[in-house]
Parts: sequence; C-alpha cells; structure tokens
Amino acid sequence: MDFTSVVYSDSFSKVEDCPPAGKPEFAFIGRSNVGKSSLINALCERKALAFTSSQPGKTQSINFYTINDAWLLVDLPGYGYAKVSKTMRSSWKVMVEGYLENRESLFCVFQLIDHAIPPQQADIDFSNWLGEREIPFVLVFTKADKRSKDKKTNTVKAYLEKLAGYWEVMPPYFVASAVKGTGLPEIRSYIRQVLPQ
Ligand SMILES: Nc1nc2c(ncn2[C@@H]2O[C@H](COP(=O)(O)OP(=O)(O)OP(=O)(O)O)[C@@H](O)[C@H]2O)c(=O)[nH]1
Ligand SMILES: [Mg+2]
Repeated sequence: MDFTSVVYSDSFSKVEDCPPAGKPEFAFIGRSNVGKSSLINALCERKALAFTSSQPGKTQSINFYTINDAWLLVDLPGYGYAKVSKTMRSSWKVMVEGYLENRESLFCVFQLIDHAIPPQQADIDFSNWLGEREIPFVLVFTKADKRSKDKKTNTVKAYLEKLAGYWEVMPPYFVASAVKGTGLPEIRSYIRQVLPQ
C-alpha cells in the first residue's frame, strides 16, 4: 500500500479533547518500549514521524497520523512501565482505556508483543481485556531481528498457546521488525484488505 500522504494531525492527553470520530483508526498499543512508535514510522517509511526512545514511557498522549486523507494510525502510550507513579498509571488507564472503549471510529487495534522475550502476563491480560470488550485486534510480534533471550522459547507459539487457554478464536498475527522491514508489507496489505471501501 502506498502511504502517499502521511500527516501528523495532533496529540491529545484527554479522550474528550480528541476530534470528533471520523475516518477509520488503527491504534497501536503494547508494553512501553515494545516498538509502537518505531513500527508506525517504519510502516510510513518516515524516520521521525512518531517520537521513539530507548527509554520506556516516551509516548505520553494519543497521537493521530492521517494516511492518504482516508484513515488514521494512532500511537498510544504503553502499559507496564514499572517506574510510573500510581497517579500516572491511573491517568494512563483513563486516557488509553477510555480511548479504546469509547472511540467510535476505532477500527482495529494492533497489540504489539516483544518477540525476544517469553510471554508476559501483562500482555495476556491486555489481549483478554480487548477480547472481553469485543474490540477487534491483531497481534504484532516486534523486534523480530533480535535474538530471543531464551532461545528455547518460540514466543509466538507460546503466546498463542496461552491465549488458547482463554479463547477459541485466535486473532490474526504478524511478525515484524521496524529495523529490518520484516512483516511490513504483510501489515500494509492487511490494512488495505480490511479498510472499508
Ligand atoms: N532491534 C529492534 N529494536 C527496535 C525495533 N522497534 C523498536 N526498537 C527499539 O525499541 C526502543 C523503543 O521503541 P519505541 O518505538 O519508542 O517504543 P514504544 O512502544 O513506542 O515505547 P513507548 O512510547 O515508551 O510506549 C527504541 O530503542 C527502538 O529503537 C525493532 O524492530 N528492532
Ligand atoms: Mg511510543
């Protein structure tokens, strides 16, 4: 898919301040540092559209990027960052869960999972949270270029096995690397297929 025009639209720290729902939105969520902003940049073939950092907790608000004037990518702050105060955690909940539960134009969530580490309970809990609310989502296993810390564990298989303990139908999934470009054509093609014509 051509990302002919990519326009940073705006950032909001409160759901109620977001512009009225309109074009379909694809939102990126996952643990802090999993590579959400990097994947958005890689998909758009832009280096610094969404700000990234080696330190977790970089993205702090809801960021909208309009693609081809037809649909949006939405970068969200991550969950599971330990060095966060209770107040910040609860404002994250209000902002991110509020967006995901209430946004009428939310079309699909990309939940990113770090491919290089074994399945994390925080991710399973978040997949379950999405599933329980019937929010359509797909999984993206990120950092496919990195060697797994535990060479014996196939994270994709292990993660899907864990999810199968809760659900009969598995979400679609992709394995991607923002660095090497792995999986990007597949993700773009998925977006093209599911976008309303
Ligand atoms: N090796 C490798 N590193 C990656 C990849 N994607 C992201 N990173 C690195 O992971 C770190 C975090 O990337 P971000 O894109 O900022 O992560 P994020 O999920 O947006 O993080 P928060 O905004 O803090 O929630 C950065 O140092 C990136 O360079 C990848 O595919 N491969
Ligand atoms: Mg980010």
